[in-house]
Amino acid sequence: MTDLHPGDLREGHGGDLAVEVARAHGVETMFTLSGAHVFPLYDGAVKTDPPMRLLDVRHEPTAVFAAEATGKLTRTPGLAVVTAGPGVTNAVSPIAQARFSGAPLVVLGGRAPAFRWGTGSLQELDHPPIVQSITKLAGTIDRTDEIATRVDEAFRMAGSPHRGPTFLDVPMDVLFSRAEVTMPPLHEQVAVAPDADALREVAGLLADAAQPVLVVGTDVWTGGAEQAALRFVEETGVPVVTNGMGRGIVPAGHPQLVTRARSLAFGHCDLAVVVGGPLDFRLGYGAFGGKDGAPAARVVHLADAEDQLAGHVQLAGSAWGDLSLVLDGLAASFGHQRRRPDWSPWLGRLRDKVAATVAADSDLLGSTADPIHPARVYGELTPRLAEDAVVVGDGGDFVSFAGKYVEPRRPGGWLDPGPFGCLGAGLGAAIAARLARPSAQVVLLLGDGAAGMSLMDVDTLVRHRLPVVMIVGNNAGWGLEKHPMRFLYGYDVVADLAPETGYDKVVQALGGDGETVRDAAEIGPALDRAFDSGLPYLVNVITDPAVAYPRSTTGV
Ligand SMILES: Cc1ncc(C[n+]2csc(CCOP(=O)(O)OP(=O)(O)O)c2C)c(N)n1
Ligand SMILES: [Mg+2]
Repeated sequence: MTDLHPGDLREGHGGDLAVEVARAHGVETMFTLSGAHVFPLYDGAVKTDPPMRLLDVRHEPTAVFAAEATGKLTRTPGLAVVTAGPGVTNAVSPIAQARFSGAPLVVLGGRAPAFRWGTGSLQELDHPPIVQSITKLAGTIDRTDEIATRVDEAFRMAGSPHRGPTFLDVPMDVLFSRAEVTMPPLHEQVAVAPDADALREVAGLLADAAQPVLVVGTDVWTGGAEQAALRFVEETGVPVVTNGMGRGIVPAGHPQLVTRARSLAFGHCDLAVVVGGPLDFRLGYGAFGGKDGAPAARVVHLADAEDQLAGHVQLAGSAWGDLSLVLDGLAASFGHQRRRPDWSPWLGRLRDKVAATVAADSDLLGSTADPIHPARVYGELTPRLAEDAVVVGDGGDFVSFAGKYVEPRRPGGWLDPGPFGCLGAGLGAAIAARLARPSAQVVLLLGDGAAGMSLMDVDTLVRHRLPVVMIVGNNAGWGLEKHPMRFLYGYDVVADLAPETGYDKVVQALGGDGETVRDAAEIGPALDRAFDSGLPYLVNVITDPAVAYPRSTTGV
């Protein structure tokens, strides 16, 4: 099948039809691990013109994490194809992660043949009930001539607010059969306008506030509202904290970016306006103000869909809809307010706090401690990052340090697992970042524990010639669990890993390169060699197991 367009009549097997629809939705890569149940999807990918890239991995979670990260980075649904039974069950954690992150993702699963259902074929499992609770759509396609419309629906649902994962499986006999169908027309996504009165109310609250803070979350980026958000920030002069993939929307160094004074901003604000993210543990469950005797703050929630508005917080105002329309509408409404508050003393206080925090960082970032303090890795890494770098985090404390010290200069430059917090997403996310940003630096930060979950997929980086700089913070243990357990019980168990494991040697064995670093002064030169190598390259930094990240929230 070549040069097919939506609306045309098509003849093909189920794989041809599904691939054609995926292409019409902007999919460039199918992330997968082989299984006969899904062969027609590969055949469709190979024979479409131009062929769809097949990115085959060593463990299904990597394929689905890669598709999830593709959704996060490109804001077009990522596509993962997994075989029946264990292929689908291996996809469950990444699907759940996409659900928690509002990431557009379509997973197509194989399925035992319908004509034998109930008689005990290999891998005969009814998948949709398993993924029902973590998807926007979960179903089985029963007829070949319905594949195109059902797959089209899966892409449209995954890619429209509030975004998330969808899942369809196709019985083998249905997928291998042929049909002639009319390809579904392309639907332009309609931007839903927010309620104008609701925005006016919020604008009034903002005009009444003496100490407001705006929190910019993941959905602002995923919904393509990053420019509207920056316009809003600059037109209103409001101080901003960024969160999740909202990071980078207000770039590092911006005078209104006060993420580094977050606890002062959240504890002493009188109004918190949270846009594009849940009021979850990362935001104190939506309780703002109240610190050092300050009164509780009013809270406004702005979301991309009505069902995303917090139900567990008494909201002073709220609005939902396309987030660019929400933010532009709110800026316009604020501009019409008669009161023009002076937030400069408040912003000045926050900026002083940011400056003090940044100054206090310099000791740790330049630490010459032996064993190496993990912060020193970021003291060396951040000056080496280009503006368009993509930094991926997969780990516990080591990545928490990165979250503190690596402030992206562009949106879409920081990828972490989000509120689902699933270790093991790293290699998949790095693969996706390399494909989505072919000329950018891609840096994958791995805890040594997390590294064990996906490092075999360095083989995938090597086979597909995808250079990535990996840095392992090797503290010989599951640090983020070890230290809290010691704190609670005075001892710890099941939290140690072998000391000084040569993760760099694993990468060498798989066809990449790397080195182990024990001396803080050697981190910088090792990173330079890594960036210059043009290979998957792992810098295995032996860090101090006694250093715990100073955590203020546990998430429970
Ligand atoms: C799939 C999964 N299993 C377990 C956990 C619980 N967990 C959270 S952080 C962490 C420790 C991570 O250790 P490591 O990657 O070495 O990073 P470190 O904290 O040592 O820097 C664990 C086990 C999790 N978040 N996800
Ligand atoms: Mg560790």
